[in-house]
Amino acid sequence: MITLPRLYAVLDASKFPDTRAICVFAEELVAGGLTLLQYRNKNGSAREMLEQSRELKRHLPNSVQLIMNDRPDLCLAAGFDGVHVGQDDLSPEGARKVIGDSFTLGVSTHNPAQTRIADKSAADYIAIGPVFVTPAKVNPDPVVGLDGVRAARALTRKPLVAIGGITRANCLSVIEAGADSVAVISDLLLGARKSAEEFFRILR
Ligand code: TZP
Ligand code: MG
Repeated sequence: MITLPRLYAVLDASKFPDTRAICVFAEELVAGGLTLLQYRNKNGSAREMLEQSRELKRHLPNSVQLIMNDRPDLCLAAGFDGVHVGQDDLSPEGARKVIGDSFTLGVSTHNPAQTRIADKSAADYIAIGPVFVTPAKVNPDPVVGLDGVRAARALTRKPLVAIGGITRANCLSVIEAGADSVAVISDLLLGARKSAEEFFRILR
């Protein structure tokens, strides 16, 4: 069973003007204590995703675990440590066939039926969300709230990541509801290092 750090940063490429800004942001997060980072790019071509993710990997210490959103093939091509699939991507079993057993595999779920299936799947960890209203996802699933986190916790012993609208102000309630880790886009964007440090201080 893998162990997740309390904070899981999701780096959304659409929030940055260029690759350099992505790398600077990621380095600031790492200076703030971050050890687990997902690269997410919903608009870029596969070629752009590979170029940016290779740059990220080149800039960050090997101690940082890098997770590719959506694409097991690009995870391997970029030399990342794992992949995160959603309900419309390759299944966890399909993704596992591509990446093999030694890589980390996460799967997003949005309701109890999906969490039950994910619990029996090849995934190493399960994400549940959106917990709160999120500004960062197009067409999000319905908000699950803290009750949704509690329900997911009751359905799996796999490491549980909560995502969606999580901030320094509400993250403790999410961990107390049973999540092992919080995944965050927006509340890291302004002052990455300070924000990451504050998440870790609150969730220590
Ligand atoms: N999946 C569910 S909510 C979400 C994703 C990718 C966006 C999370 O971003 P934020 O800004 O932390 O709410
Ligand atoms: Mg996806």
